Amino acid sequence: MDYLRYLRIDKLPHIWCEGCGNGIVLKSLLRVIDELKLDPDKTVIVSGIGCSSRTPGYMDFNTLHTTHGRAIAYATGIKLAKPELEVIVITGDGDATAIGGNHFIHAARRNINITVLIYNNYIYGMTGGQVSPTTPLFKYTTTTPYGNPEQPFDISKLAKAAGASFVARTTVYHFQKMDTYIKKAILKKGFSVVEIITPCPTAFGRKNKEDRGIDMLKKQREIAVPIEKAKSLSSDELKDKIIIGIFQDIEKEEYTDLYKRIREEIKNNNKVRL
Ligand SMILES: Cc1ncc(C[n+]2csc(CCOP(=O)(O)OP(=O)(O)O)c2C)c(N)n1
Ligand code: SF4
Repeated sequence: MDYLRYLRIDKLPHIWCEGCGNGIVLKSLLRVIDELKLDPDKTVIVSGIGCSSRTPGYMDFNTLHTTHGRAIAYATGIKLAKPELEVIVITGDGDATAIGGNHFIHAARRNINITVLIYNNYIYGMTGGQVSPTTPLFKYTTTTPYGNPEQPFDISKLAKAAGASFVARTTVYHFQKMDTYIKKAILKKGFSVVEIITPCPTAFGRKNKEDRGIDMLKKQREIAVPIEKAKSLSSDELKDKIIIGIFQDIEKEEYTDLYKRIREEIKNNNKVRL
């Protein structure tokens, strides 16, 4: 496949460190866009702030680099104004679940038809490695020099509980699964989340004695457990493992459709009966 066709060549070289997983996600998304034949003029890629959120800057689509934590809020506005557009959000664990946590859960609750790819590297990468809501317990970061004392969020569980139509998790090592899940998420009518575990050797790895991207990838291969297998394992056996797979795939009314229905009812009958 010709990736360059979809890239803004003049924006290269990219800013990502050697061993960072962000480029693996970019290529996966481009493969899916190519396979689905999405029209770049009708596809909007929105991001917040962070290393992950730099992704759309390299993509030759309608892109919007917004403020930290607000990508989903901007994307919601775009989708409501023009529901015919394909809206994809790219965000980091800090961007989506710390400062942007409220936008995330409420978009899931509304079930608006956007696809959110969350690059989960367990850390604030761009700002030098502060703790994030997904940093595992006792791991070291620049702001938790004695180990993280806080229990982490499970992003996929959170998305499912908040009402997302489609929720899946993969690692960048499992790139074929990543292609499949991103494709399903885009095709799903409703709020879709793909949580992607990706290595940040610079900010997370160095502090936790995993400073090579390749070693972090090998570890992903070792500790990933498919959801089907995980069902037969005990919580002890699942300790320090990453469960990958599809956690939620359901049908329910989508928000922009419901909104359209309300507008039409008001226009035609001057009252609403949903
Ligand atoms: C309102 C606001 N607060 C803080 C920042 C500084 N800031 C920029 S990126 C970032 C963290 C990014 O972490 P994450 O979303 O996990 O993305 P990553 O860089 O790891 O991909 C922070 C705190 C900001 N730009 N705006
Ligand atoms: S700091 Fe981490 S997330 Fe940011 S580019 Fe470097 S490796 Fe990637």
